[in-house]
Amino acid sequence: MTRHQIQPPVTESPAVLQQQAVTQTDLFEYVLGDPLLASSLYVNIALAGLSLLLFVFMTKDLEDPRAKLIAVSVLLVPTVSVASYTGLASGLTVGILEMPAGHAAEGASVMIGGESVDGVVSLWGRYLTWALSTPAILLALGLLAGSDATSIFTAITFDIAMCITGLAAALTTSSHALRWFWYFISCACFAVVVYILLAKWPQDASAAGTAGIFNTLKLLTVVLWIAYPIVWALGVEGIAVLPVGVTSWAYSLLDVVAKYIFAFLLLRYVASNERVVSGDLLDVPSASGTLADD
Ligand code: RET
Repeated sequence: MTRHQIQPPVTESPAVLQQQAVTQTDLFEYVLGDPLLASSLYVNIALAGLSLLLFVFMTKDLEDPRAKLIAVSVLLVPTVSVASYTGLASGLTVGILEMPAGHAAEGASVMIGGESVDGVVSLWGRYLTWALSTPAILLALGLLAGSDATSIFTAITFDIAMCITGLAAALTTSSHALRWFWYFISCACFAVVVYILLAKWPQDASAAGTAGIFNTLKLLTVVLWIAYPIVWALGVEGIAVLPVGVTSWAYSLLDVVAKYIFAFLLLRYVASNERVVSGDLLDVPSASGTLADD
């Protein structure tokens, strides 16, 4: 019987040893170790939780189906936020990405767990969770305006496409040009959403008698939402003039107004004007312009 020789372990080259795998724990600790970044996430988890409690309290007595659907849709926004920020704070939806040639952060490195790691920290989970929270915002706005199912569906699908292509722009590491191509596709989808918000829904809102509150919320939404792609372009995903912590605070502050202040204004209106927004779900005026008699 031949004796099997025990093979010596394969030794890794120094280059391989240099680039250690970054674990979720490393990312969790990295976030905690950066007070600016950590506060931008933990403050929002607390705010989203408090807003949720306040919003449940504000809407608990609603009875009309359409008013209730607006409320549920708005309640979804802080709910998704709690999950979104918890994902980021825990390191679950954070990654280290090595930017492609030509990118401003090409060759950058970051100190994680006392070691220098090639790449930049990307909080990509944000773009993923926006694909859930922003449709809820649009559904609430579309219902408030009394719009038809087709235009609500169009706004929501282009909005989801905007978020997913924005995520693709953030995660593409093979080509600098393709990162910006994804960004451009995302902006094109965003343009469809803005068009519906500015050109289509205001007319519907006038017909529904909700023009006053709709126009305030429309303006707030369009102005704030335009700031998101600007932050993306200036942040580490784009031309990298803003550090990760500052970028994260910029998004967090935008979120506070675009989500919680927006939701508060909308729910306050719905709670005291239930009869104005009342109706069946996605119930719209008939082609002759009159509402069904019921
Ligand atoms: C990205 C980058 C690619 C181009 C565009 C973007 C737009 C993002 C927007 C986000 C709005 C988020 C909100 C979140 C609330 O939960 C993805 C940044 C156009 C408009 C309101």
